[in-house]
Amino acid sequence: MMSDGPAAVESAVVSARRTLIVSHVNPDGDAVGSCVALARIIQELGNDPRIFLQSGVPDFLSWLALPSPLVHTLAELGEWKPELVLFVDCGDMHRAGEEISAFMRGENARMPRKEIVAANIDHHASNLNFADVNWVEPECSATGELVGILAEKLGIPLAGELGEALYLTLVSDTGGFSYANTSADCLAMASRIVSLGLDVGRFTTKYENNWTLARMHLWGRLLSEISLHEQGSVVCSVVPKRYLQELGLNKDALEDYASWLRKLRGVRVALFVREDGPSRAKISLRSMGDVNVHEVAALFGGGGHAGAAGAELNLPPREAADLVLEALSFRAFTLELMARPDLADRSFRQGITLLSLHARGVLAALIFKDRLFGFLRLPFGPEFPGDPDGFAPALLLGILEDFRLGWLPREKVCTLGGYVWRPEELPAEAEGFVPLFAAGPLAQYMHGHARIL
Ligand SMILES: [Mn+2]
Repeated sequence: MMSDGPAAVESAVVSARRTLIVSHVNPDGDAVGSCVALARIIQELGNDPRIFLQSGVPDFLSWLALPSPLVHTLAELGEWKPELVLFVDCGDMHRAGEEISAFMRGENARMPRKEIVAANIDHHASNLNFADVNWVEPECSATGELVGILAEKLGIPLAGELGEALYLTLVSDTGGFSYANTSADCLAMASRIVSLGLDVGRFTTKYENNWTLARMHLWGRLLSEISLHEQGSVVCSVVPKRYLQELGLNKDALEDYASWLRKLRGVRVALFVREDGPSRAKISLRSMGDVNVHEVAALFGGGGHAGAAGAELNLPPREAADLVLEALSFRAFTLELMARPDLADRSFRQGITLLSLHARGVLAALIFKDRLFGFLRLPFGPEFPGDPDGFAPALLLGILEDFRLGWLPREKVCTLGGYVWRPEELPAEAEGFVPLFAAGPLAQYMHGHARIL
């Protein structure tokens, strides 16, 4: 019988002779550092690990010494077959890439799922305990902090290259011990690593002071083009693909850029949009944890933490930026309205549909018990006769009804130039998300059809 928690993961790690350590695609310092540290721990125990990173080690971490072979595909393992597949820093198994997901679904003939134990060490609040054995602590600053705890429980000192890999995980996920997730426990672990010999100056030289001139130029160009929104509380930066191409850079050159944007005075949320292809954009959101950007990323099917989250959208980058900015502004507006006791009470009792009508169009949200269950954006324009000049509340009400009931096809919304998100069924107690409330400068157009706020 499998169980969860640190002791269960420890016994899985100790008893497996061959462990495949797996982390997410486009790995950050926490992911790679945790893999390296675990490989060293497992070698200390006298066993034989491998590291699987589908997209390899990024350039900015190429200085890190790998203690065991690194593979990008399961075929590269050859005759070596794992007894344990150990996920680190993966909020869900899909983050590890398609091949590992297929293994987890039992679709890899070479690695039969039922003969192999899967374990999961992570600190993402969204982690669904997807493995056989799970150790998930959202309060932890970095997955590497959990790996350090494991090493110490096994009596392995956080010294040498193990200490360095763990120090990397802590520095990476706390922004050099500066974000809100920097805890006393995390600093105490860093202190133990330094007292066992880590040279912080040399570490920083390897990890941070290694910029190319092209990367400096890219950041200079991007920083000269940032825009401010929401009375200066939101900063936005858009990176067209050609900026990277023109300087011969890849996306590694943008590592930490989103976090860096928060340095601007008065900014509470940084939004960074990277063009990944025609009509494909990757968004990154950063805050100091006081604005939960994970909620905003989740609107677009993404994930992350309160202070750092991301998502991918099938839109050109400028349009993606506009949409997320609108969602940020709508979220602020929604929170403001939800502070009203009468609205909060309604939202808890039966769920409500909240509308914001402004010169550019309509935003609608389905809210139940302070949670968003849907988000709809329709622009006013020639396609949509909700144009203020010939405003048609009846038409809008029809669309909202379909949205509320989950019958509004995404394609239809796209032809109107809008965006819809309704990821799950509404809870039965929500009683259908009535009544309607309207606010915003053009709320009067809904007079007689919704309560005007
Ligand atoms: Mn992490």
